[in-house]
This record gives sequence, C-alpha cells and structure tokens, in this order.
Amino acid sequence: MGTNRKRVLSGVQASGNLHLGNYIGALRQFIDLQRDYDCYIFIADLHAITVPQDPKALRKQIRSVVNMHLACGLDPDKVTLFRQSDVSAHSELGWLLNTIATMGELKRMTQFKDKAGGKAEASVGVGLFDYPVLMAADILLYEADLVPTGEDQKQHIELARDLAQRFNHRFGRTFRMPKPMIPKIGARIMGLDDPSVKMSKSAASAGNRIELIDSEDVIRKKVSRAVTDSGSEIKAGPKKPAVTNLLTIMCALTDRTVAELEKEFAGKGYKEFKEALADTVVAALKPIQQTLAELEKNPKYVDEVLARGAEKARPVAERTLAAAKQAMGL
Ligand code: AQP
Repeated sequence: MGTNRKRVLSGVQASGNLHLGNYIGALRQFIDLQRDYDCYIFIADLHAITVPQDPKALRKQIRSVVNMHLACGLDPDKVTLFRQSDVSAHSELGWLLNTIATMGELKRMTQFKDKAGGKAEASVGVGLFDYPVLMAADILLYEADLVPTGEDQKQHIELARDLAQRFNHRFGRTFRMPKPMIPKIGARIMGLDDPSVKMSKSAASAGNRIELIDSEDVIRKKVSRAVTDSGSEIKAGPKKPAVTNLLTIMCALTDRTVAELEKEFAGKGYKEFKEALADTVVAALKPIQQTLAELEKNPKYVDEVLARGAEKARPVAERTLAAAKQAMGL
C-alpha cells in the first residue's frame, strides 16, 4: 500500500440483523480506526453458511450488512470493504490451514459448543466445526497486525496465532502474527432478557438484542422490558449483571464512565434510568438509520463499493496464498 500504517482486519458475519453488541464491540471500532490504520473489513458470507440458511434471505442479509457498515460511517475511500466470497483465496488458504489444524484444538472452541447448541456431535456440520480455521485464513491472508473484535472472538484469534506459528515453524516464515484488539468497554454486551448469554444475532428471543434497524418504539419497549437485578440501585458489580450490562451500553454510547453514570443515577429508580438509556440508544441509532434509508435507494453505489473493495483485496490475499503454497511445496 506504500504506507507504514499498521494493518487492521475484521469481519462481520452476514447471519442476521446487526445489533448493539456488533456495533459497540466491532463496527464502532472500525469507524475510529479507519483514520489511522490500513483497514480491511469484510462481510463474512462464507461463515454465514455454516448454519442452515435460505439463499434468498442470505443474499438480502449480505446486502443489509454491507449497507449497515456504510451507514455506521465506514468510508470506502479509506477502508477496503469487501465480500469474503469475492476473494477465493480465503477458501483456499482455509484448506491449507486445515491440514495443520487438529481436531482437539477445534473441539476446545467455546463458540462452536455454544452454536452447536448441545446437538449430538454426529449431526453438527463440518463447516461450523471448522469455521475458526477459515477465520484464521481470513486474518493471515492480509498480514494483519491487529484484529478488532469483541471478547467472544478472542479464542479464535489465539487459534489463528497458533496456526501461524506452527506453519512458520514447519515451512518457514510466511505469516505475520496478528494481535486481538478488544475494546475496554463493551467487549461483551449481554442479552437484555438474560445477562448470562451474549447479545447475538442468532439468539432465539428477539428480546435478547436491540437491532440497529429497530424503530424507536421497539427500542423503547425492549429497554423497558430488559431484566434488572434485585435491589433498586443503579450500580455495576458482579451481583448486578443485568444493570452492569445496561450501564455498559450507556457508557459505550455516551463515552462516559460507569462511575459518572452511577453518580448521575444515584437515588433514582430503574424506570428513570431505562428511559434515559432508551433516549441514548434512539439518539445513537437515528442518524445511522437515516443514512441506511438513503443507501437502500442506491444499490448501484453499493455494488460499486463492493467491486472496488474486492479488486483491492484480491492481490493482497493472492500474494500471501502464493507464498503459503510455495512454502508447502505446492
Ligand atoms: N454481544 C457482543 N458484544 C460485543 N461484541 C460482539 N460481537 C458480536 N457479539 C457481540 C462482535 O461483533 C463482531 C461481528 O460478529 P460476527 O457477526 O462475526 O459473529 P458473532 O461474534 O458470532 O456475532 P453474533 O451476533 O453472536 O452472531 P451469530 O449469532 O450469527 O453468531 C465480532 O467482532 C464480534 O466479536
């Protein structure tokens, strides 16, 4: 790229409507990073097919995730934004890395256990089991220095580092070692209806998450129905996981500290706090939703952004893939 800027790589799955957890844990970070880093951000559509999906719905979903990235403020002149399946090197390097990954290390991945939902091993898809190896390929292809992500993906980034190290050790130095970049606040936003599970696109109950496209009415309802803890104090702490989660969301969206918010709401009840939180969320999402509506009217512009992104990403990825094949004797 002709610059000395560090390279950042991250992807978001096209597996459903994006939610506040995705925004706080990932998208908002990208917006801050695009000024100072060489950012490669991709829509992980190959990951989205590791769970059952309908082709028509998937196509729509991919588009809506791209639009949401742009609506949140990603600037395609600063960032290389592309669709994973447009760069075939992801699948190819994924295969090469499969040959050095072990079943044991994949079985230890907690996300796989969560997503398999307690199904018998024999009926869990191979793609779902293997998805961290594809993720390692995603990261290593772009010689990423940093991978901004929520806490949930940390284990996968550690696997990418292990595979890079193993490969470099066996075949000679080929891959750069990536490091996770996890936000200090909001690395793990929990479900509104159950603070013991993470906010997730695929959670069965819609009350788990606030989607970035939720209307003001829906946002207010979801926040007012969010579970709270015993006692009435607005205070964070291990005994108050639900209130801690709500405070974390408010901190992340207002750039204020927990201590400041606790002070502001001292002596006030849950109702007042939740109203203020709902106001904050509505205000944060309004400009995003307005830009989204504009983008939806302009699909040609979005096609052009994706084509440009794939053209920039391909040569970078193909160079690393060629080096890996060469190192392996292929
Ligand atoms: N609850 C969360 N809190 C903070 N960050 C989160 N991320 C996801 N959930 C939270 C971060 O968002 C980015 C994109 O995630 P992903 O779509 O690639 O996959 P995921 O982590 O599996 O997210 P979901 O929403 O739970 O999707 P499904 O239900 O499809 O699996 C990542 O950086 C992630 O850390």
